[in-house]
Amino acid sequence: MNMDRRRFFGGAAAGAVAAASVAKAALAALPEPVLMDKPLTAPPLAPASGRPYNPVATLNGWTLPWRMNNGVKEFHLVAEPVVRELAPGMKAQLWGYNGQSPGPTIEVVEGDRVRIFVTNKLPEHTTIHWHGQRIPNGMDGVGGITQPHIPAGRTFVYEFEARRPGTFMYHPHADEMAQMAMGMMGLWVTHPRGRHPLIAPVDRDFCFLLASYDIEPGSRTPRVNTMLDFNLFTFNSRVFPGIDSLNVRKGDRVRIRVGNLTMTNHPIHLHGHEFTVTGTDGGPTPLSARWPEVTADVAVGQMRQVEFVADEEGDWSLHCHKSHHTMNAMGHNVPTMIGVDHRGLVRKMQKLVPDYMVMGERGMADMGAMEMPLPDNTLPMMGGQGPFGPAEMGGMFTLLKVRRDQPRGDYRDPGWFKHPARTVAYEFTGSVPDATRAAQPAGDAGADLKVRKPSGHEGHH
Ligand SMILES: [Cu+2]
Repeated sequence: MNMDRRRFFGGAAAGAVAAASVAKAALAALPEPVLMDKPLTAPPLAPASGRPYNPVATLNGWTLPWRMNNGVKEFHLVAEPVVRELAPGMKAQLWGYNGQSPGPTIEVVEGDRVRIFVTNKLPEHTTIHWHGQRIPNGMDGVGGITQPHIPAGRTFVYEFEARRPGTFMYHPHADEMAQMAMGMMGLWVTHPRGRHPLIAPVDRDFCFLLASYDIEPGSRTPRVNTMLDFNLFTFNSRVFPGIDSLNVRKGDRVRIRVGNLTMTNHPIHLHGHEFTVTGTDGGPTPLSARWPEVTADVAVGQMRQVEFVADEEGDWSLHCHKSHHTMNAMGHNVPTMIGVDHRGLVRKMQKLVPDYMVMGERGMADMGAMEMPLPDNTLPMMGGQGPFGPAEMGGMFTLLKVRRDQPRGDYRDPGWFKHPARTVAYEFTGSVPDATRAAQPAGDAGADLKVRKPSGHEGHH
């Protein structure tokens, strides 16, 4: 994917024009709201004003531009219904901020005075809670408790100092169940002011939020009353193969910040490297409390910040380790058919139901390759094509692409890894001796199962 600054600003400007035409008069004194019309990873937004810092790259997201007003950093968030492309082929009607869900990342520097205008274009009231931050109680955004709700059509102002460096989140504390199920959330990064003993400079700094949705195949709007049985698991409201890869140069020091605003925990797993959890939403982790991991469980309402040196070239998977979360919507009510012989039956069924097919009698892998008739606006349960075949993944899955020749600071996708000779798993072509095990009579339901017990003697079931 090409992510040049020109296109980013082109997209932002085009969105801003649309918004300005709606609200120019009413918002004359406010910073012009900047909207994003693309679900792609915008290049890091280098600070044009205020204190310097090294910006983050929000996976399939962007950073909200600001203006300086007498030393105060002013942002304008617009809470509104949005259409988010979850992956090419599926769009969802969500609620979000400034044209996308999740909302834009807000980046400031420790000690910055920040003023955030929040315009509510939702059909109901809302608020914003600044998860994890030290702020005056009346800026905490809990509707009814610390402030009146922001009615539909009104603009409220939040103002505080960004006191603590770290990775935080923002989300409504108003009709939370519905508003968060609809996608209202965003990331907030407070960069350290100067050198910090526990926050290392990095070459690449990625961030994204975990969000889950329950969208019935063929429909576009999440069911907001779902408590646990979600069917779309996303990194920043995108599912594989719609999630951009994290592209780095070999030897880069890499930071990944992951926040979880779903209804369950997600063990985020990286292949090929070990990382260290260097921070949570509670702040930087003391050096004495860090240890190597390859999976970090990110519980509900938590942020985990991991760091590593990307010193192994290749296309390394980065995914949630709950296998149902690397799938897209559809098959969770499908019975397991592994081992059931349907020969003959399918032809009879197809006389009655032309599209009838048996799912998964040899495992579920066929699902990744089959051209299934799907309802409109529905993604295959497993999708994505790799250089060696179907990737059989969906949901919370993407790749860390480590390349020797990736230019410094260049976030563009380098394409598939070209494996050096003799470094890919290969087929054994010699003769394979028959295994000495009991023959399994196919379809003989009445047969005894022979069970080989660890002690060595055989028993019968
Ligand atoms: Cu998960």
